[in-house]
Amino acid sequence: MDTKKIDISTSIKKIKLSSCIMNASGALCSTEQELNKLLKSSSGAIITKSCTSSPRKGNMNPRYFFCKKYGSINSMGLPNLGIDFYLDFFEKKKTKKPIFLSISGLSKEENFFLLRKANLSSKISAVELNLSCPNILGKDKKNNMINIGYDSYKLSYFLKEVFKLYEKPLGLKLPPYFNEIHIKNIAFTLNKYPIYFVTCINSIPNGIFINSTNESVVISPKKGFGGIGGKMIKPFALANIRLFYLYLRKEISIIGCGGITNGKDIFDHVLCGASAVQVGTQFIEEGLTIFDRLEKEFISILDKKNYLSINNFKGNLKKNLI
Ligand code: RRO
Repeated sequence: MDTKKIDISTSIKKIKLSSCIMNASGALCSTEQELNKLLKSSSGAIITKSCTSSPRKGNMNPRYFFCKKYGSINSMGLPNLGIDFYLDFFEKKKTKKPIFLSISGLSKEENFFLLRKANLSSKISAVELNLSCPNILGKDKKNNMINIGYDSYKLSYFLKEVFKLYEKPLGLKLPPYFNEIHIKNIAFTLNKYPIYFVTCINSIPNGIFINSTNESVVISPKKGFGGIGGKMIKPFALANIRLFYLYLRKEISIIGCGGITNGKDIFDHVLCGASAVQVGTQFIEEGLTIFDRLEKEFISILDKKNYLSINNFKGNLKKNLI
């Protein structure tokens, strides 16, 4: 009998995950009930919905739509229960799973406030600072975070301030980039700071899905425009992971996010350079059992390829040799 043990654990610097598969921020991780279920699941870690300093209701409904062939569109508008709820929730829990707190202040000042609070919690393994929410209305004058993920000069100045007041592990949720030079410039900036990880990618902003029968858009906020996730965005996620893997310091880990529906998708993300993966759209559609299914499918691929751990192939994407 074959006794080889395939290990899909991973680490994000000093943070150890028993499985490299976890939920994406925003996917079934907003409420007490959802977080309790995630705690019991086989995900390797938990990340919360991006939070703000006070609870938010978010945009009007319908604000999420799923299509099996392509993926999802959303314009949730950052609905969340406020940072105190998420910190209090984990304060009461005993778990070995790493806990990632996603924060998404609408202004720099709000992010500093959130980071100061997160700094005080002993239960949070890391903060994932969301620099890429696609669905907040730009007309809010206090919002000086708009496009910061696309501006390496503003980003550098912001991170300098962040690291003056925040000492714990920090990762950044990045928007998708569509040019190599853009990623090179952002990576050059990030390499100057003690960042633990980047998560690539947030949903692709400003898409529309159309219902041709009704001749209408499918979600209500922002005239039907929203962030695109799921199957359709996998090639963009892979390209972003790959280029950040090539340009970032090796000490900065990459968490892949975008278009994961099966074990092969996880394999592809890791091959491009991801140390862990997050599942959003497909988790929303399939629910908690997805973590067991993906784990099984991923292990079966590693078994066939004779890999015993993700470190055997992480980042080893080859040139086309034909
Ligand atoms: O809540 C949202 O509308 C949202 C957020 Br904060 C985000 O980061 N990404 C996304 O697709 N939706």
